[in-house]
Amino acid sequence: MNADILELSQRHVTCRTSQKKIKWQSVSSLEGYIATNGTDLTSPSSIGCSLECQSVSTCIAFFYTSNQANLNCQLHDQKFDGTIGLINVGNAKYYVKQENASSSNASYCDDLYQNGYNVSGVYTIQTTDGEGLSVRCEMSPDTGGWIVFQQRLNDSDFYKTWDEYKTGFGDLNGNFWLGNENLWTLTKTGSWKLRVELTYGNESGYAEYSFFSVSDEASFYYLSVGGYSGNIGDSLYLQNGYRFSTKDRDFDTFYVGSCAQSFHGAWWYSNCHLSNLNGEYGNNEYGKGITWESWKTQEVSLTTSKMMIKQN
Ligand SMILES: [Ca+2]
Repeated sequence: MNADILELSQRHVTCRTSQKKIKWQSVSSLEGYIATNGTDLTSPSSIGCSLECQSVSTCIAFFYTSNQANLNCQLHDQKFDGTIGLINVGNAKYYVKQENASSSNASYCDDLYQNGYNVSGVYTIQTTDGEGLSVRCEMSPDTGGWIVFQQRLNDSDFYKTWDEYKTGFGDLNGNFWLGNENLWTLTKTGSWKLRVELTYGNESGYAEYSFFSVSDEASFYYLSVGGYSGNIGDSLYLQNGYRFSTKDRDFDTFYVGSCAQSFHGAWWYSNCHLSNLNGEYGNNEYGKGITWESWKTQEVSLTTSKMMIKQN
């Protein structure tokens, strides 16, 4: 299955009825295809087609095709799941109903994994806010279904500002931080666990935590983490309960200086750190590199780092 097939665009059509607001989200990568088993209608616009779908209680998705020969509105009682027979009709758009936000409508990497998607890559998930969010899903056979929020694969600049860490930066197929605001949005509901995977040369190790969450910006994205298991030791406990700090926003408890500046990173620094996974790539000076003290000490900058979350 091509990971791109679930890529949702941010575009949507919003319709309002007397009772509720319904948001339609288009699945742009399915443009040019149409499912074969829907109910066909003729509608002059995608808005009209969405209203047709709204009027049918079982309709949860529709294809709308507009070209000179064809104004086709096709209603569906199930979401496209990649197994329906498809014919290429050109210029079709597929819309999925996004009902009012509730936890039951959220879909995360694990839902995709449980439904047979086993290729790691970029997917669009639905948060409990009802918004589509592009994330990297780790789908490896034994530990699939994780939302990756930090990845260091090679030399990359992570000495970034508060606002950059807030919104996220980088390339979901390379080095990136998903963004503290996204971490808060994801972890504010439900119960989440954290998995940290590190490598040094050919060695690899992991740490898993049975609970993980990040607070909102008003409380400086403080970290709640615990319930360690793994084979590299727990180098996060000293950061538990502390606020996020960056080179330009110092919320640590090191009162005579900035941990972020001293250790060239951005982290939940206390009176600094036992781990510094957003540190400087390749820097083996004490505490400044990508470090995990209980595994390779503070004087070894690790080769790769990956941090990811999954709902319990
Ligand atoms: Ca300080």
